[in-house]
Amino acid sequence: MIITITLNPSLDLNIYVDKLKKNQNNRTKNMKYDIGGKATHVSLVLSALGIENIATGIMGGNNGKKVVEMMEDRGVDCDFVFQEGDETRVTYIVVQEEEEGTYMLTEPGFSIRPNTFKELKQKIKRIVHKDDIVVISGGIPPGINIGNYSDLLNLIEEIGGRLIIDTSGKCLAEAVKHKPYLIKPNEVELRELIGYRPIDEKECIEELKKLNDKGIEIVALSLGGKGSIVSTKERTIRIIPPDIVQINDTGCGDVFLGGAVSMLYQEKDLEEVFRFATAIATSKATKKGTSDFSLEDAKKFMKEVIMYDV
Ligand code: TA6
Repeated sequence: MIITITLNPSLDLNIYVDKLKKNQNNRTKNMKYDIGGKATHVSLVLSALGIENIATGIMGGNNGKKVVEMMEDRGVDCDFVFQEGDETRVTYIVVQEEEEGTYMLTEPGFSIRPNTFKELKQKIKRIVHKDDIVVISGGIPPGINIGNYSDLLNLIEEIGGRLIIDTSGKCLAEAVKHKPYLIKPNEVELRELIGYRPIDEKECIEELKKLNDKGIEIVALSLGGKGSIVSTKERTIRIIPPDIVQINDTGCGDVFLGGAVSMLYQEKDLEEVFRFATAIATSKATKKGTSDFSLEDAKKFMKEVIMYDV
């Protein structure tokens, strides 16, 4: 079984404009609510592939209900803790139709009460079993500190779950101490983790290898539209995605992780895992929404992904 945990989910509002103009009235062309990313998107990919999984985390109010409804409409088995009296946050994403690139404005999220976090841990004790894959993506909301986050990781380890973590800052530094099976930092998150800016890809790779030596089986460094570098103790692979016209890159990293988890779960080899992950993330980038992707497009893109050992 695969369990995905999003501690600070979001209801995304995609706002479409021709081109954002400063100090002017920007008339919107369309707006669309969507499922905010992080581990929620991992569940969407798994469910689209018919791979059983449970999506959990902490939601609130009508916004939370809206996200859960959209996820359940796409076949995800949701089991979120709802905190009474609070609303899941909204992320505003301005999508320009006349040029590539989006602008994202995120709210912090409501403060988690101790009882709510306790309820989540009790739920995790019930639904996670030995050898389950547990994907935790995103940051921690107000009210949850690094000690709480570490307790959560310890709880999953005590049960015998296999951790896959996509996060940043202090959470990533904490996560590394728990030797997760896979982490997926981007370049900024890697720089924060190691405390300096590698001068080139060679130095980058040396740092990824150090993380492998610390016991992290797979380190997937996301380079955004430039692809990724995947490092294990045995291999380092540079991955170049197909050339596309990017419509909305929001959620690409989360869908990439969903693609990788789905292939790891099926025990595919490293190349196939990240060929599919890259292909489905590429598909995501060509779609208008935050959570849209096409398995059919991904199948086509698979052939165009370039991979080589470095
Ligand atoms: O990764 C994409 C995404 O999850 C968007 O869907 C939007 O919800 C945003 O990131 C939230 O980012 P944050 O870092 O605030 O959790």
